[in-house]
Amino acid sequence: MEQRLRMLLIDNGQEHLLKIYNRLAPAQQAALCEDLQQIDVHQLRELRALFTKQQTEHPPEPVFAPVPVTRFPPNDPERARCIAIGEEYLRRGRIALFLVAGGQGTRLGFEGPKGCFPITPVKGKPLFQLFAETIRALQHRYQTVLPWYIMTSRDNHALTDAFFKQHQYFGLDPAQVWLCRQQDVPSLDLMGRLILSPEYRIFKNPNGHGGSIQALATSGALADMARRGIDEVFYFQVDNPLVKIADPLFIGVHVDGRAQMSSKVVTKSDPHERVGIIGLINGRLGCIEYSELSPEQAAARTPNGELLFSSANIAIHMINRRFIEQLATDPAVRLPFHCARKNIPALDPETGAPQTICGIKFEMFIFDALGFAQRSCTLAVERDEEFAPVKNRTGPDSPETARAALMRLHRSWLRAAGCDIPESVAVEISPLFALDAEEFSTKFVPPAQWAAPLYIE
Ligand code: UD2
Repeated sequence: MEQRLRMLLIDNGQEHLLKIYNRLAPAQQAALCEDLQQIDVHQLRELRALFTKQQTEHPPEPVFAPVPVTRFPPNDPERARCIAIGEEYLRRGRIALFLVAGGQGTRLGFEGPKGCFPITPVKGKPLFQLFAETIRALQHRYQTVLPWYIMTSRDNHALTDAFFKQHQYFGLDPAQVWLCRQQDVPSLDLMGRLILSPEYRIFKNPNGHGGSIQALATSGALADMARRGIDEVFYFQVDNPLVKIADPLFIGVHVDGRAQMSSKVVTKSDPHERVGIIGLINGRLGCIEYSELSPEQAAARTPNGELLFSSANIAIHMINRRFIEQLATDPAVRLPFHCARKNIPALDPETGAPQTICGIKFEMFIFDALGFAQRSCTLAVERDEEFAPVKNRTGPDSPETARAALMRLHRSWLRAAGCDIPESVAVEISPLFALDAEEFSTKFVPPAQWAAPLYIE
């Protein structure tokens, strides 16, 4: 091993890798050296320091507090005013879309990028297709172009790219779809050491959805946004087929509030639902993870009987482009890493035997940027219309519950247009036909006869 790498290991408490290196075959040694060359020493030191701090320091319990939310009754003139602002931004081409799709989707148990998962109830369209068709419909409605940036990760970048190419970008212009790959970050064992994977590589994991700031900057996506005259970015997650992409109301509320970053929330369904809460953490805006609230805090109610911590984070944000630039360049507003204990497949550094160890994975979270925003709006929306995540293979937040939610929504549009479809019949309305109930009722003519399942395009 070259002297520089040897010193890097010795200076940073990683001698165990030297020991094992001497026992490896030349090809394995080469693989390990290749990874070591890429280690960012400053980052490694930072992660080790963070890990040590977590082990040794025990800060006082954080103080949590709820934040006020904006909620509009349907006929509120303020609502119409904000929608008009958002629509103007859309027409003038000032909005970009940003999808985070770098996650590993382990809980869903689906091989491949989650965006390729067939989700719609009748046609089985994949999530990426559903989003792409929605974007086409929005572009048609507002006579605009919505550049679409998608964050991928090491494990799904090539597959995502191939999927879009194979399907001709689902009718979008390839020049408007920009894939940017997030970075990986090394995990550590419980002694603060780098972990050797069974493939003789340094074990790394994607750096979390907060890695999107860096990914947007280093891929050139941020510069591309500036070149296109984008002011505001609509951020969403790959796992929510009900997301109202580029919702003009949300854009309008955010712009009107001169916010740097805003969030959509829904009312938490029960005290123990496993979602983060948008709230104050020691006085700073952020996302309180469900595991951080005590059972008493989770169940606490206001005098009028509502849950005190009820603003469930559905991970839909508006983020000002210049704010993203600031997050990417100004060290004073850099997103922090969080540590999580996870089981990791590894090689024993003494014997080289494969084993599963408990290690520390490091991730950044986009919602930490809320704490750096000078202004932020929190918009409460209806869960039934906007949130049905696909997280688990079965049970809550599964493909089954998401499809049921899509059908419930589309059945309600049909009902409003005078067509009552029995619960037993599967229904699906293409975004290319209508994006919402209003558009649907202006276009839809109930057919004299229809066949089940019902697909409307
Ligand atoms: C997230 C939020 C939770 C709640 C919920 C709503 C966190 C820690 N928790 O829970 O508070 O809002 O969503 O659905 O965020 N991703 C990447 N790269 C990564 C990791 C994730 O692109 O390195 C993407 C992933 O593809 C997905 C999204 O980020 O689109 C959320 O990831 P997750 O499934 O890890 O988040 P989850 O379900 O723990």
